[in-house]
Amino acid sequence: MRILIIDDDEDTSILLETILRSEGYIYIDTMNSGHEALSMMGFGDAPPQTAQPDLILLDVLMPVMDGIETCSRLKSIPVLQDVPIIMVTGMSDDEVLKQSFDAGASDYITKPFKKVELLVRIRSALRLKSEIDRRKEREAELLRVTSLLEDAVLNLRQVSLTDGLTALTNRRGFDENWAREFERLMQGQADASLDDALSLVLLDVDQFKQYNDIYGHVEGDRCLQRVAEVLRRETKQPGVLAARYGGEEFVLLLPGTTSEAAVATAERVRTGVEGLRIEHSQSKVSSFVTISLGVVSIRPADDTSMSAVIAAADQALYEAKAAGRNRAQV
Ligand code: GH3
Ligand code: MG
Ligand code: MG
Ligand code: MG
Repeated sequence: MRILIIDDDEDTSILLETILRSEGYIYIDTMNSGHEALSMMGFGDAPPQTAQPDLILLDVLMPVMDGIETCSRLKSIPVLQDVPIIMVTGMSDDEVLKQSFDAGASDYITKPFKKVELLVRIRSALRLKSEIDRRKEREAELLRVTSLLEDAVLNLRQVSLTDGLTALTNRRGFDENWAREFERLMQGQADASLDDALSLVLLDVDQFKQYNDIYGHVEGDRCLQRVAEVLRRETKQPGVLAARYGGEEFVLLLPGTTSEAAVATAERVRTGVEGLRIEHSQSKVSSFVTISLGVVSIRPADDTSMSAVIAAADQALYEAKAAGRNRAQV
């Protein structure tokens, strides 16, 4: 451990250093004034110029800046807050003793000192310092582990709410959002800047079983990824959620969106998928992959339930299918 001696008297410094070296302490710095110590330790905005000590032996009587003032200034440097300071002085009056402790010193020894007393006090101060260091390390380690765990939990949550194939929010994530938005709307907590309405769009790839049969499952997956891409692109408005509802079905949650606006969004998504021009030779609808959409909108005054809204979207989707597919139905 590193010991710093601050004393204006060279003989005392040499004596202290000699005793310490004879006891096996090898990292010893000596400075001959409070000013030197402060500037080397990085007082104020100055960067530290030397290694941080684990213990400071500080003379009380020094010209310009005495040990008491030096002590309180050293203690104001954050990295030295835990570094014990032992005052070493020839003055044995009570006032100096009191001032030393008030200034932050942790021990006090009078000159001429007994070598053995000096050494036990030093050993005890250093033991305390290493206990503090160990505790701080443990705290820092705990903090590191805690933040790693928090990150891991966040990541896990993210993974648990994300669909692996399309990277859209999955069914579980949708259910959470849907419940929250439904509650907000029904309890009149919806964002006042938005329209007092909420829309859902349920969409399903047309003739997708045939698509898989002809082009294979891998191409089928690829097709779903490209549909998801269109959903992502067309639903960039804040608050809008595009999710994979399951299989080849997707869902859009549009808070603050009236029926007309939701139909417009549904139409954009529909033409967007058609515009991908993914070949589908066996589709009865088109020579390209298409989707059908069911749109449902609710207002706070509606006496409805979450499942009734989903059922209504399902019904609208069914009607879009029945009416020939590749269309949005309210
Ligand atoms: P419709 O126009 O009436 O919707 O006809 P459809 O063939 O699309 O309807 P159906 O429900 O019979 O077929 C859905 C198909 O979607 C069957 C299933 O194999 C396929 N599918 C569901 N999930 C996935 C997936 O993750 N990857 C692939 N490749 N296919 C999937
Ligand atoms: Mg002195
Ligand atoms: Mg389906
Ligand atoms: Mg389908």
